[in-house]
Amino acid sequence: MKSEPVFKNAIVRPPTPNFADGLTTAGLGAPDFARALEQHGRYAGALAHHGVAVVTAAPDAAFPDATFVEDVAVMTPGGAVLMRPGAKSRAGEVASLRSTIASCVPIAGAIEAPGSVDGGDVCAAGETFFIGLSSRTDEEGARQLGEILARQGFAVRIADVRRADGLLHLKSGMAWLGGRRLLAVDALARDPAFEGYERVTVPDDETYAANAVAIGGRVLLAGGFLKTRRAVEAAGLEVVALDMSEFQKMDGGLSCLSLRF
Ligand code: CIR
Repeated sequence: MKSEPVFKNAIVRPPTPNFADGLTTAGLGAPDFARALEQHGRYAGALAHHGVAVVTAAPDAAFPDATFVEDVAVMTPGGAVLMRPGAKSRAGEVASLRSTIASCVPIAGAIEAPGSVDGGDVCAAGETFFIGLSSRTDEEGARQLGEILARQGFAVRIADVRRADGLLHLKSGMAWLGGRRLLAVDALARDPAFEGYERVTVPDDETYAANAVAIGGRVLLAGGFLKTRRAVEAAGLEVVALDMSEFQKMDGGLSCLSLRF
């Protein structure tokens, strides 16, 4: 199985004019829609520039958070597993994106009630999947997803994001960099789930930068987080910095904006 973070395809979905009505705890003010669209365009452009075939789903204003497509499914070699998002306002996003997902890969399963999982709590790392328990992902959802992944031959490790103050999702605090190497904030570092992994540290005053997307030896990183950038470069990886300010205002990061496979 893959030990490098390589993916050839991605689904993205541009934000809608009511994007500011989505869920947020960031306290950074309302996002500017035009700027969000522009940042989203650059994000999709960066993926394409690095060899990824990008499928753009039609925006859906019924769900202001729908641009955060990562939360709706988990992509596996066996196909997409549909999530059951933990926030009520986001439940309908699964049906809304289903046909786009199904046009790309088979649907391999779904999380069923009463379990809930947000894709942002699931980190694929080669032969291992990390699943984070959070305010959105519960034990039952993690158990169901764990079973599906184990049937496909993956090792599953459960982390507890609830102990890490201020993190919405698992991947709000960590990213897989390839092999046994992670980018992660201190608050997650001691979780037994990550035992045996080397860590590139994200300093406490730059936690937002932990939500990154690695493609081979490159890392898409939120712009403006210079200490994290230096740490990633010192680890021998090339950084592609992207301005994410408008998505940060809505608690979303780089990984949230695509479903990668
Ligand atoms: C939410 O609270 O659900 C959205 N405003 C942000 C979701 C971010 N998604 C992610 O971290 N995977």
